Formats: sequence, structure tokens, C-alpha cells
Amino acid sequence: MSIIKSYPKISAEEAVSHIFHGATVAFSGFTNSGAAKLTPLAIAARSRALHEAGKPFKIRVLTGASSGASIDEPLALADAMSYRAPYQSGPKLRAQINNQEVEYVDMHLSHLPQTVIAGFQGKIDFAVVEATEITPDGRVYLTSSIGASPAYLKYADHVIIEVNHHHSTRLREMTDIFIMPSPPHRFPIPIHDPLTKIGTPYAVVDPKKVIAVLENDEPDKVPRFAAGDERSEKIAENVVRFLLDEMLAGRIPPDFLPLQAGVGNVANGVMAALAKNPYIPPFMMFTEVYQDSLVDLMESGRLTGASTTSLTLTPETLDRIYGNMDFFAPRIVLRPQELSNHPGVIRRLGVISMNTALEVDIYGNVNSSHVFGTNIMNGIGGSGEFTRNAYISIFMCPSFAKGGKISAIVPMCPHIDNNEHSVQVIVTEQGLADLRGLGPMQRAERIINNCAHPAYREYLWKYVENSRVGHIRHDLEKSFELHSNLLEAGAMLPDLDLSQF
Ligand code: 0RQ
Repeated sequence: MSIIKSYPKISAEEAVSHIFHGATVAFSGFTNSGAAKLTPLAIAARSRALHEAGKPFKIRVLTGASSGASIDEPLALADAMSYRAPYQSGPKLRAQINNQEVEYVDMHLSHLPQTVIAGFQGKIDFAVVEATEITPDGRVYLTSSIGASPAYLKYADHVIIEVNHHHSTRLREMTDIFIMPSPPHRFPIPIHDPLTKIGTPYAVVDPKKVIAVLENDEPDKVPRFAAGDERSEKIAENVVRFLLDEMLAGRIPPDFLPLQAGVGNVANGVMAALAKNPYIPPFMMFTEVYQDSLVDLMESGRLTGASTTSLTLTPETLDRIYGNMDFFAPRIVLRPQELSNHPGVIRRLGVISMNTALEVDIYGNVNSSHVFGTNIMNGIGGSGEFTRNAYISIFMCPSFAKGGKISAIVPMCPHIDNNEHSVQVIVTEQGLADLRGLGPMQRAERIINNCAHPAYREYLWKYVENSRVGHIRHDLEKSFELHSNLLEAGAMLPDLDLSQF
């Protein structure tokens, strides 16, 4: 505690009294892990009090990625945000964004630190960062995520540190922080293996900028994923079979390649299925989020190492890691998101990416973020940088949603996050479409026949047959007919018998 004494020890209320209307505040947190916990609540209270007094108060908010219950929800409920980047996943904030009450910039996550450093985000007035320790000379040991915190600490005008005693101080044994020089002074990033370390176990802050050090011991508010259903098990089975076939064909080496998996039930299910299959050799991960399912895999020796920017673990699972740091610390590297998601390193390591789509069109374009092309769900997250640079890029989703009223395979996506030039494999519970080396008509055939639910295949085939001939066939009058039906009649094909789903 003596180290903290050299910094201003004031209350959260007093600390946030400096945060003014219109300020840009950059928080630690990549998902709920490592998110600042006290300051957002104090800002929310300040916002409410100012609004009640008839005064304006809204801030611009940056984080590493989503921050749900820790940052986004309290601030959204207090109507305290005017701007949000680079990713979100909270229901209240989502509604405010879709009502155009909050401006949202949905970004590739590895781009964020560079945009801060280059000044593209404007001035960062405050950084609020969770740490296990801050030393008198300004070394900041971060907690369960690194995200963009090193850049925020370096470039913010004022800094609030939340020292959280719940986290293990041994997290620094996993931490590898490196801020790349600005162009044109860059050099190749010497990461040749998911576990290579190239930096320091701490981030750096100018001690003069620290206006407060707050203390707490709250665990991360990471929710548990629902148990996978039959469809996600089938998707997982299809992915595992594909990866085994690729190994047998010699297109994946016998010692395997590092994997990336997005967040969610399907991704968790795929990881569990990979672990169960005795023919998949022990493997590594180069990913952005280390989730609950990976802890079992690591303990059983199936997962031999992981590079990530966050330990997105439920409190019990994180405590399991903290209770066995001798085992876990040498097997996990926590990096800034600029490096965990770095296109060059992903390409060099030959990462196999596995992400989730909301919908996919018959030519392989993927929408993961905008329902009807208008309403944000969460955002692109890291899916773009992994997909574009993967050795093999895979997208997964159930073939239908809302009991069959929605087909995940559509003629044209009304919003595209990852396009046909980057997407190589589509998987649903129906089957798998390997699109590598195929032209548009061949892609359409594979996606419709292998991935679409049988109830939607005839419609999709008719769409192709009646479309204008070109390199890619489309009928611009009908491209969004399914989406329009859904908006107007509540189902993509209103006359479809839903008992078949
Ligand atoms: O709605 O919640 O009302 O039931 O969308 O769908 O099937 O539960 O899927 O939870 O795995 O999320 C793409 C959103 C999938 C997520 C997405 C409805 C469906 C349901 C959710 P309900 P599911 P999941 C790493 C990489 C982008 C970011 C990313 C995501 C709800 O995976 O945000 O990959 N990915 N980051 O009923 C309308 C459709 C629909 C649909 C499903 N076609 N139209 N609604 N739904 N398909 C993470 C980071 O970067 C941190």
C-alpha cells in the first residue's frame, strides 16, 4: 500500500469531478475483463446529478472492446455518452446507438491504438485504467486484459488508476507490452510463435498525470455462456471434420496451426469439440479473447499455449487460473490488442480463424454486425483482421434464426463486414461450404446446397436463376426481398411452414 501513498488518494466522486462535459475518456477493459469498475459508476452518478440540475453532461467513450455491465450499461443508463468506439455489446447502449442518440464507430480493434497515437481520435482527456499495482516511477501492472490501455496511459492528459486487489499480482508474468514506434520508423514485429514475448510486463505512465489512485477488490463481471444447443454441436462437428480432412490432405501441417476463435456459444462449442477429438494434435491459440472453455483444454494438455489480449473468464474460472499460476503463467501471453490482432503476425503464424456471422450471402459475403443493414448488434470486433489475414478463414452460424422466420443464407447481405475476397469457409449445422478456388456460381451452388436450411433452398435457387447474368448474378429488385418481408410481415417467407424447423 505504501507505493500507492505517493499518488493522490481521493474518492471516486472527487476524481470524476474533474471530468467535464464533452471530455474524451478512455477506459481499460476488453470485454468486461480488466474493465475499470469504480469510475464508470461515479461518472454515471455525476451525469445523473448534473442532468437533474438541468446541466448538460455527456462524454466520449473509448475502451479496448466491449465492456457491457462494467462501463457501457451504467453510462448508457445515466445517458452519459455522446460517442463510443471501437466495439460495444450492451443492450441499453445498443438501443441508444440505433436511435441515433450515441454516435458509434465500429472499428477493427488492432487499429485503435494507432488512431489514438496519431491523434485521429482527438485529444484523450482522461484514461481510467485498472491495475494490480502502480509504482512511484510510473510502471503500471495491468489486470486481466491489456487492450488499448498502454496507449491510453501514454497519450491521455490525466489518468485515474483503479488498483484492484482481487486480481493476482502474478498476471505480470503473462504480460508482454510493446508500443510500436510510429511510421515510418517501424520494423518487423519479432513474434514467431504465439508465446514469443517482445516487450515489458508493465505499461508506462508519467506519474505527474495521475490525478487519483482508487482501490477496490471487485471481480470482473464476465457472464457465463449458455450451454451449447444441438445446432452448435453440429456446427462444431462440421468444423472439426473439416480441419481433420485438411490435415489428412496435407494442407494443415501435422503439428497443426494456431487457432483464433470469436466469443460466444458456437465458438465455445467448437473449442470443446476440438478438445474431445483424439485425432486433433495438441495446438496453440493466437486469439483476442481467452474464454472459459480454454482453461480445461490447457489443463488437459490439448491447448499448449495461447496469445490473447484478455482473459474473458467467469470469476470462478479466473480464480482457478490465479490458484495455479505456476502452471498457467508460462502458457499464456497477454498482449496489447494492436499485437494480439496484428495482421502481419496473423499472416506469419498461419492462424486459422473461426468467427460467427449473423448472415451470409450466396456468394460468401458475411454480415456479423448490422441486422437489416441498419441496426447494430455488437460490431466487427477482431473478426475482420483475423479473417482477412488467416491461413484459413471460417465463418459459422446456424442456418436459421427465430424459429425459421429468418434464413441466415440470403441473396445479398444488406451490410458486409467480411467479404467474399477474405471468407473461405462457411459452416452451418446443415454442412460446410469450402469456397477456396471457386467462382461466384460455384460458390452459390455450394452455399445453397450445403449450408442453407432446405426450406429456403428453392427460393435461393430461383433467385439465382432469375437474376441478371454477369460475373456475379444479382437481381437488384429482389436482392433484399427476404429482409423486406421480414420487416413488413415478420418472416422472410411468410407462407413457410415453421413446423419443419
Ligand atoms: O437474437 O438474442 O433475440 O435471441 O441475433 O444470435 O445465434 O445467439 O449468436 O450469440 O453467437 O452472436 C454475430 C452477434 C452472433 C456475434 C454475433 C439473432 C438471434 C439472436 C444472436 P436473440 P445467436 P451469438 C471476437 C470476434 C461480431 C464480432 C466478432 C458477434 C441474436 O458473434 O457480435 O466476431 N460477432 N468478434 O436470433 C436477425 C439474422 C440473425 C439474427 C441471428 N440473420 N437476422 N437476427 N439473429 N441471426 C470478439 C471481440 O471482438 C471482442
